[in-house]
Amino acid sequence: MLHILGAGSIGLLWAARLQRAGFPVQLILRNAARLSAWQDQAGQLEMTDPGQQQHVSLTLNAELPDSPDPIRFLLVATKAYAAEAAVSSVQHRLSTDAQVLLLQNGLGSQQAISRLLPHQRIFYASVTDGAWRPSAHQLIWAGHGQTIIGDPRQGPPPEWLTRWQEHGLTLEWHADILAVLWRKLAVNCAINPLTVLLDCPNGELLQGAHGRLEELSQELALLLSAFGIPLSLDILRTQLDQVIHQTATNSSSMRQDVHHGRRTEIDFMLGFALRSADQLNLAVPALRKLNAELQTYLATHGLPLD
Ligand code: NAD
Ligand code: KPL
Repeated sequence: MLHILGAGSIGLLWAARLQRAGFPVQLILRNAARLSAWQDQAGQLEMTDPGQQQHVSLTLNAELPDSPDPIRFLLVATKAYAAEAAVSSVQHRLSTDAQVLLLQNGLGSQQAISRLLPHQRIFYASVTDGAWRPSAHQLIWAGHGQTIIGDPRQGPPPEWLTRWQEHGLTLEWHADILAVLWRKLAVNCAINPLTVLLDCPNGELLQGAHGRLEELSQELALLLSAFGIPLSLDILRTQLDQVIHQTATNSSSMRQDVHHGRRTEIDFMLGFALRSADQLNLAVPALRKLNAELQTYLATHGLPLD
């Protein structure tokens, strides 16, 4: 049985993909109110994949964190800021040989969970799918992305990876998942806050914020190389241009959060980058200024600052 903690967009997407591939899944919902709302709809999920012109209807079982069954495989699909508390709520159910797969964006929450669970094997993933929910029981798989999985302790790929791939899930293994996540974090640190401050889709940054992207890239390339992550300034600039072009009409995840009055994952992007720079006494004035501007923006709009 695969337990999925967090039944939001990404949790439901994984639950649907795994169950349709033949693997039994069990959602873990936060509280009794959510469980009862889920059960009132008989656990029904309507998933639409507009790109493939596919619509599927499936039933997903759900339970609470204090359900008695042991957990041998846990997939964590909450936002980064909720992940540690969510894992703590089921920690007592994890078997000592349990495996845990973390799907959070940014960095920082993964390391906190690795510290919380020193005995279990923990995998980190980088996910670039796009999914959203018009309602609690409807899911739109708006964009098929890339999922890269790895072991931060650089152990071998687990046996379930091949089984999942053989059953049609498109997943890649990477021997250095921290480098993958750092590189994604660099892209997110440059793009996401600027799209909030300028309130624009990603594509407008190339005209509206070219100079700032340049100075942020220089500091981010320095920061990554200080942490031993290979990423030259040229490659980072090329990657940023590619992402901005490929996602030109997209609203970044942070801008979407702000538009919906939701807490952002800023503390696991810019916050993590700044704390990392502090550890090495590295001067990153452009990143610091961006963070200060974003904090002011969030405070003015009545949104949580971290
Ligand atoms: P979401 O807000 O839709 O879902 C998170 C779910 O976790 C919510 O249903 C929430 O109720 C639940 N949750 C929170 N605390 C919990 C707890 N203690 N116990 C049980 N459930 C709890 O968020 P999402 O969009 O699915 O994003 C999840 C992660 O995936 C984020 O880090 C996000 O950045 C990343 N991500 C999302 C997308 C996307 O398109 N949605 C794409 C790539 C990466
Ligand atoms: O990952 C993203 C996000 O919005 O969080 C990018 C790559 C910026 C695409 O919108």
